[in-house]
Amino acid sequence: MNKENLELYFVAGPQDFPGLSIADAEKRIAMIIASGVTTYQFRDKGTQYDSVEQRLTLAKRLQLLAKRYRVAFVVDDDVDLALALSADGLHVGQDDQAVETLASRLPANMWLGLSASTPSEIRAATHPRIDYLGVGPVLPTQSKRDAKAPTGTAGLRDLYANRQRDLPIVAIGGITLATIPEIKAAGAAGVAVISLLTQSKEPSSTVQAMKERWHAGS
Ligand code: TZP
Ligand code: MG
Repeated sequence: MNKENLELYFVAGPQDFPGLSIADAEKRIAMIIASGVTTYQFRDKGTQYDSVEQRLTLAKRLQLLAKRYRVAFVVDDDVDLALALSADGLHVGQDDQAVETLASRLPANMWLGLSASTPSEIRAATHPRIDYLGVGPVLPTQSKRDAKAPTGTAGLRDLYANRQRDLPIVAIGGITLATIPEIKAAGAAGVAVISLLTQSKEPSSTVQAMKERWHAGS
């Protein structure tokens, strides 16, 4: 994994397009993947699929598209899906399978991302198999019902300082175009967003603007 892969990290599943069919949500996700993000995370929470195959087909089609646009494809939570698709990465939370267990299941080249939102979780993230940390919510978010209290950018700085290894941090939660520079300045290797892109009327301009904000002053 290159650190650059984490810069513009798009997270979404059909649940992030309320009222749209799975097919229409796929089109919207596809358009965003094709717009210049660097990583796409397939995060599927409680979608009502017609069949198991429908979910697998959706994931496969998005992975294929991601490959075409050289966007890394990461699966959230679902180890079996990540393995079945030979995804570029797997992302897990604190309550998912333990990193120690995953370490023996994942191929060496599959990235492993771990969510962490408190100093103690950051300090505990020492396992050599972890490739990056997802940290947040940094700012208030509408996209995750059970999200913890936001850390703020000052909190992000503090979490960054608590790392035990030189692990890249991807910040998530309520990130807007305006807040990208301060999040980068707090040490983040990238910004992960849902609503900034899923709710954008013109996602490709928004991705472009994210890129400009990210690279401004660097
Ligand atoms: N984890 C922490 S906050 C969050 C997740 C998945 C949601 C981020 O969504 P948004 O719309 O970018 O605030
Ligand atoms: Mg999870």
